[in-house]
Amino acid sequence: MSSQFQPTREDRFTFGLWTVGWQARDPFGDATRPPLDPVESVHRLAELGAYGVTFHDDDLLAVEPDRDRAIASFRKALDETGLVVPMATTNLFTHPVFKDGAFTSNDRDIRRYAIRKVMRNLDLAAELGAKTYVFWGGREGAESDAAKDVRAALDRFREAIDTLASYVTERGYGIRFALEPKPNEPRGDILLPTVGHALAFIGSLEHADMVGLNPEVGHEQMAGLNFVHAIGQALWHGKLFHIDLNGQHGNKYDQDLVFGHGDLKSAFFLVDLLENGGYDGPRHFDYKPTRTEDISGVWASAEANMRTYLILRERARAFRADPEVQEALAASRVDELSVPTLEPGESFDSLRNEEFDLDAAAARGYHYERLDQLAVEHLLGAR
Ligand code: GLT
Ligand code: MN
Ligand code: MN
Repeated sequence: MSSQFQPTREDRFTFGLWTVGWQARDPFGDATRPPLDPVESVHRLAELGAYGVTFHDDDLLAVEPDRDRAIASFRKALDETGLVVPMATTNLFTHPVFKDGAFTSNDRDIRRYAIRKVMRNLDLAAELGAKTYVFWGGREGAESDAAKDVRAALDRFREAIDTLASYVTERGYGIRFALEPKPNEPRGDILLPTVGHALAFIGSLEHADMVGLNPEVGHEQMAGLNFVHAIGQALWHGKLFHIDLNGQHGNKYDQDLVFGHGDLKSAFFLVDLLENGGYDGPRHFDYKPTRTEDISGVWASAEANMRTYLILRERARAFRADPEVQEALAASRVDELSVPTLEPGESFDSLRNEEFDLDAAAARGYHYERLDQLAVEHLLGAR
């Protein structure tokens, strides 16, 4: 394989321990792979060129049920490999106690337990140097509209996030929160289903400045939404704190494919945006090696995520550097959108009285088809 696409620590690729460690149990079938020791994952990912790993509290207990011993051996593996932990999260979805949600369960005792579980793992996240803490509310939702008072649920969701933000501030952990939207699965409908819903929710928080987003490629695409647009808007709000990269083929169950193995063209424009749009966080893969794979296929898939990202990065650079693309962008007047529509201090009268050739303006073409084809040809390596 060409060394041009060999990942290095500077690329800042990170993986959830739950990704390579997924045993491939699905609603219709048992696990097809044995449990994977997090210590082995850390070593293998380091060899492949990753920069860091991320985890849920429960992920560390995959093969060692004693929490303190599990943490000690995980720390040792981090020290030996130099891998870092930029992000951590809490499992608020596997245990049956969370069947009606965690922060928004109708059961108050369970809501209090959920907040305690997060506090405990925030202490560990801070000890390991994590700077981002992800909240994926997969069980925060309902199947019946009679069962959940959405306004009360959002009150409780806000209460939990604000309480935990105060906790982090009081302890001086310097951690920021990143909410991860998803429209459905495992709940019939999940609260904060899209990037847009989550942004509106963040605006209502007492500690809004500490809270941003961890959007996942497939979660927007499951709802038929444009992920590149979602990331554009998150960046525009200054809220892209973290990102989950993976692949998805349109509106169906959450596939969690390898990055680029779903909508490849969208992945190309996503890498272009991440590289040029001012995002400087880790490139985090949240995928599931398909159920057909044995352990060698797991490591091949881990490698594939990083390699595909690097190839797309090289393709995006070639696209931007191509003089014909620059000329096509100019012909499409892409830059003109950055020019404010009104002159500074312009009066309403000057705007209202401007001469305008309606027919000429309506007749002008935008030449987007040519631009799109140039992108496709760069993506295909034909240019
Ligand atoms: C779970 C989910 C992911 C989230 C993880 C973080 S948990 O695997 O499917 O999308 O990012 O909580
Ligand atoms: Mn997913
Ligand atoms: Mn995710």
